[in-house]
Amino acid sequence: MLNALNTAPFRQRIGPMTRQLLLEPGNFGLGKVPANSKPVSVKKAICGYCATGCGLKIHLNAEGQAVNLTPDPDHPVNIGMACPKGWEALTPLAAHDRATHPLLQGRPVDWPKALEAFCDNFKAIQSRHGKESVAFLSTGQIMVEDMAFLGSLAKFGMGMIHGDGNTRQCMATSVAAYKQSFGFDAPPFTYADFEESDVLVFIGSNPAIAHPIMWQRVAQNPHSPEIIVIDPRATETAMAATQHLAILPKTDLLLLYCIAHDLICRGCVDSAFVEAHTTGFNEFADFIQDYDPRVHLPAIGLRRVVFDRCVDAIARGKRVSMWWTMGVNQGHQATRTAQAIINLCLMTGNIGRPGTGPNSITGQCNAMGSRLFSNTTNLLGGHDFTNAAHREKVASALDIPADSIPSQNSWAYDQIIEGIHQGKIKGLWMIATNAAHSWIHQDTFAEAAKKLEFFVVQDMYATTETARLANLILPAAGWGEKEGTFINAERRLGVSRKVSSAPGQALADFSIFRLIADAWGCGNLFRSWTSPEAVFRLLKKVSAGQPCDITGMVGYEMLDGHGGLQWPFTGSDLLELPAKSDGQLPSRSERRLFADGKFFTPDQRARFLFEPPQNLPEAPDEAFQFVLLTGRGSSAQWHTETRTGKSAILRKLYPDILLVELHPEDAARLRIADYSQVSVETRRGNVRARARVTTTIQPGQLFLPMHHPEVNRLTLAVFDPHSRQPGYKACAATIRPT
Ligand SMILES: Nc1nc2c(c(=O)[nH]1)N[C@H]1C(S)=C(S)[C@@H](COP(=O)(O)OP(=O)(O)OC[C@H]3O[C@@H](n4cnc5c(=O)[nH]c(N)nc54)[C@H](O)[C@@H]3O)O[C@H]1N2
Ligand SMILES: Nc1nc2c(c(=O)[nH]1)N[C@H]1C(S)=C(S)[C@@H](COP(=O)(O)OP(=O)(O)OC[C@H]3O[C@@H](n4cnc5c(=O)[nH]c(N)nc54)[C@H](O)[C@@H]3O)O[C@H]1N2
Ligand code: SF4
Ligand SMILES: [Mo]
Repeated sequence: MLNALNTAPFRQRIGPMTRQLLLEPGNFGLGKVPANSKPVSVKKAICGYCATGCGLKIHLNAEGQAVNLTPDPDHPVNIGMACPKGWEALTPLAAHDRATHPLLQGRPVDWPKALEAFCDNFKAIQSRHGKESVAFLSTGQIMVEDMAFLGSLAKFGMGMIHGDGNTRQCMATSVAAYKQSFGFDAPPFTYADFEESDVLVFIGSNPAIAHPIMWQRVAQNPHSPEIIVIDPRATETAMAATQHLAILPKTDLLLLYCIAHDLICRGCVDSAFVEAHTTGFNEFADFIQDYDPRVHLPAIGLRRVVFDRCVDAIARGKRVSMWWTMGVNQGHQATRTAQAIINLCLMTGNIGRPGTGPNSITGQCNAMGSRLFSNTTNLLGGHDFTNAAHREKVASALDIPADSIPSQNSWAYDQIIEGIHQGKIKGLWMIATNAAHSWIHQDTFAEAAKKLEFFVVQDMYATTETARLANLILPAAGWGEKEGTFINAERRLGVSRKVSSAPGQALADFSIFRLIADAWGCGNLFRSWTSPEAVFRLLKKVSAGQPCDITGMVGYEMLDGHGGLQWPFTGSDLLELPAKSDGQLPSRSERRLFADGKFFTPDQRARFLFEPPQNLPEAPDEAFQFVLLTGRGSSAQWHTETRTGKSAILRKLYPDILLVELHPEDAARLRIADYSQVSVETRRGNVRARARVTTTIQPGQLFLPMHHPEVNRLTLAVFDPHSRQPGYKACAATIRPT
């Protein structure tokens, strides 16, 4: 390997900085790890799974290699707690199927050869079919600095136009909803709100499973809060709540309008707030006249007493917070549903105060970083590709020519895949996402992948469903093997450190981007992008004056010292920051947005936005009588299980067979016994499973966990028109014994 790096042609293509980076001990496993497991020091890291962003203390041996970990008691987010995935975070790093060499058409090659194949193939495609014929799809799970490098390299260096992330599958709805309503993608809350509310409403959200440590924060609420869960299923969260509204799938919009109707009738509108800080309330109130609960409750599937109890609690509440996740974001009218939640908070003045807010809970560890700094749906730092002044500003902060920044927006994820089908996209680079498992109606992705002329997958593992379709696999270091920042769900930037060497020739994503920049011939554009922290400093400059301004964050050490810091954080915030030596948890610096009632729209007012509810795109019928729901199965499983599936401990915490939840009435009617073999079928395909006969699911509905590789063969490719987020949560299905 080292010889290959020192060949003359390769030396010409890479700069001295890159060469040094490739030769650094510890990369390529040059720093061999002795079997010394005695911990002698500690480094801190932010967990690399969910967006809670728990702080972990990694215990290192004398060689600086991770031996084990404990949750950080001083971290303001988790205060010494972690869920099973966090405790087991180091295990997947040692998995036998780690990608340890670049693989070209299945054969191990060295990095110079891999880089040559990458550049030659993508350049050839671009010269034949235009620059925009190569695209990238990335993630919410690599560092902020990695994402910024990737998005900038692809768009400013390689001339790509189209690039999106798996955050489209996840957070696009929240982004669209906040942008339209508040003028910027700005989740307003801080985790202290979990503890300060007297009424918490969870809509399409199952934090007991998906965000267990956020749920612990709810459990610490000292105000005996009313906890209301709106979910078709009796989830673990619903069972622990004080109220469960088991609505019919995708009737949230109708329900939220009925709640607004009732609150207006009861005179619960905070007129002073509405008049001073919003626009569109009168039109909204007119619109809402049509949503009398007496008319609509049957369609929602709720009894009047259940509905009334919920509205009573919201009307009585002094500090009402509303939290939503994928049950809302993944739907055919997702953006308007999120905005129906926002509308409720605006009209009752439940925003900007402790314990309030229309709060979207983020999914992946760095989904917020992807939303702001990935250069996909918006230009770095929440800027606009189509705005010349924004392009000038970003170009000057990065010291690059403004005309290297594209002036047009990217296609969304589904449009990129459609573009492949239509022959407009011929080359694809996929980083840290496993679309062949997770994409809606996944067969469309697998078919598209076959049409590509060159497909590159950059992943920790060579065995993922997607990697198996690739022409070239670039072996990536994982969480713990590299350094950079994550932004969690409450807008907190925290540093994650390198605590372990990547195996074989695997490299940090950042280093891979560095190599590609040089090999492609655009390394000079990125000459100051020498380390993650150097990029962090550039991003600070880019963020200046934006709602997500982070100019006051000095550097990584400062973030470490305060348990991370929330955006916005300017120079004046820096002056007000309490010293970390005051003996208290650093959480004293917690802050929420909109305390002054000023929003990021041109007139500083929030908007009421609404649209009539529409029927399910694929309603149950004679042939497919059920609504199929999908989502997270257990707190020990992560998505496509490339990581969590490698832990023997985590595997013990969930069933080793695919279980489909089915109501006892349906089971009796169809003569399906508990744990018997069944086939679940939709118009797109069928999947074998065992029946789990349970009352947690309603009659006429089925639930499958998304972690099983075949579940997305069944889902229906529908998209919210505003966010283009896929509606994974509802399609028509049938079930029969086999
Ligand atoms: N253990 C674990 N934790 C995770 C993840 C993981 O894979 N495993 N993934 C992370 C990521 S990226 C994300 S995005 C989050 C997701 O976190 P959540 O959104 O909380 O998880 P889901 O199970 O996808 O969906 C939540 C609920 O939506 C309900 N639902 C389905 N249809 C509807 C509907 O029409 N209306 C309403 N109101 N509810 C509906 C489902 O029954 C489900 O209980 O979790 C994060 N945390
Ligand atoms: N049916 C159904 N489908 C769904 C959902 C649902 O609710 N129902 N939810 C959707 C949602 S919200 C999400 S977020 C998506 C998630 O879908 P994916 O993003 O496809 O799922 P992951 O398994 O997290 O894939 C991450 C990939 O990155 C790799 N990886 C991990 N760390 C690194 C790293 O540091 N560098 C590199 N290069 N690679 C790395 C992992 O090995 C893995 O292959 O699934 C979506 N799909
Ligand atoms: S709750 Fe999320 S961030 Fe915390 S340990 Fe579990 S997976 Fe990691
Ligand atoms: Mo997600």
